[in-house]
Amino acid sequence: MIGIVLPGVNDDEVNNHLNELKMLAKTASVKTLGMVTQRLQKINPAFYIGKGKALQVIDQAKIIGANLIIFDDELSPAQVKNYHKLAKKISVIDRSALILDIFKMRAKTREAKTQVELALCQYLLPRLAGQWTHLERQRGGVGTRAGMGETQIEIDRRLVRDKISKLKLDLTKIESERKTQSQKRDNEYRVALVGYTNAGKSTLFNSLTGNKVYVENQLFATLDTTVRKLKLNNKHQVLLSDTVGFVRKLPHNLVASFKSTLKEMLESDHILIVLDANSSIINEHIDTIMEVLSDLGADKISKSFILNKIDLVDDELTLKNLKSEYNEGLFISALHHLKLADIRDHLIKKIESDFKTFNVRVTYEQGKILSQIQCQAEIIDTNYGDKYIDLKVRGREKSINKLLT
Ligand SMILES: Nc1nc2c(ncn2[C@@H]2O[C@H](COP(=O)(O)OP(=O)(O)OP(=O)(O)O)[C@@H](O)[C@H]2O)c(=O)[nH]1
Ligand SMILES: [Mg+2]
Repeated sequence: MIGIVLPGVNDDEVNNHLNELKMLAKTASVKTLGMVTQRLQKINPAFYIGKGKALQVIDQAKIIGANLIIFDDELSPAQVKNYHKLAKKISVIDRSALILDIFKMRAKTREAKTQVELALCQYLLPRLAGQWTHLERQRGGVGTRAGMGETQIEIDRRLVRDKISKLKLDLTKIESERKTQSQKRDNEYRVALVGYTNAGKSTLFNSLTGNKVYVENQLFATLDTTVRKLKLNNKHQVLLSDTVGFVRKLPHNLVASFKSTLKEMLESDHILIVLDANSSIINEHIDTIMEVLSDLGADKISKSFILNKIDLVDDELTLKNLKSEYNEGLFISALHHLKLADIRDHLIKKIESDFKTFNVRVTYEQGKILSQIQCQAEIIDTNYGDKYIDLKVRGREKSINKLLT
């Protein structure tokens, strides 16, 4: 595995990133044999690192018996192509390719499979062209049939493009099914658990709802969205969702193709950002999360921080510092069910802060609406007139408007 230390970045950061890359590799069943870092003033367009260093790394890889070299940074199609020539039997890939591979392994549902396949094709398309341009030049050089490479590139590109169109079409269909489900949930208060992979979102989801979604000490255990009703007290309930986690440098087209999975999150009324309090790079995790959220268009949704795995923070000073840094955060342990009531209380406050008081007039024939209002809001005052019933109610604007239209 190769990490690059550019000016302004410190060694610790790069080591943290490489350790995460190691976890990613492990998730993809790849055993890590060694890590190399290089200080660079700037990126070499041909090999990312210097050519001398590249040759040295390939030699070292051969000696220790590695058959794969993984860069923590994204390689351009040209760089991948150059390594293909230089490293021969040893494959050279980047973090994006590794993440795509893991997603492909993990995808279970039809939706996740289609989304990953789409992201893979999009990742492949420019790289495919690079490979063939190179072959074409080689063939031209030794005087084989001119234009053959060109034809082949066109065929391959067309195949991949056709596949991309088909996958997009499939996704549109899956999305429209999801839309119908989602409209049914329109008058409920929706809360989404969002966060870095392995932060404990699914564990928290299970602890709160008594559900059993898949939990594992591995990256990207969850690749789809699960929604469950969560009763907060006898007056309030929310729909809670658990979804796919984020990671540093999540390939852009992967985020884009997972948009329909993340739709539940985008339509939520509130986002709970779950953080691993025991990580030494929480701030970096927050940056990644915020970047992806803003990429997806979730800037306007209200958010709060949950600092999970507090049972693992055994140093008093660290805990004190965390509490002062995230003074509005909720400190919990999802695994040990510590302070989960704080989350419930927090959500109740959130819901009630969205409440407004309305004057509503219904006719005596609209008895059904009356009972529905009773279910969803608090009736403060009732006045029975000759023709109408005038009510003063307190509740969510969205739900009440929906009932009256
Ligand atoms: N010690 C401790 N471990 C926890 C806590 N919450 C979760 N874990 C562990 O952290 C690991 C990851 O938990 P998950 O719930 O799968 O994490 P996730 O955020 O859903 O991860 P992805 O689905 O991969 O994005 C598991 O091994 C959990 O047992 C906690 O409060 N304390
Ligand atoms: Mg999960």
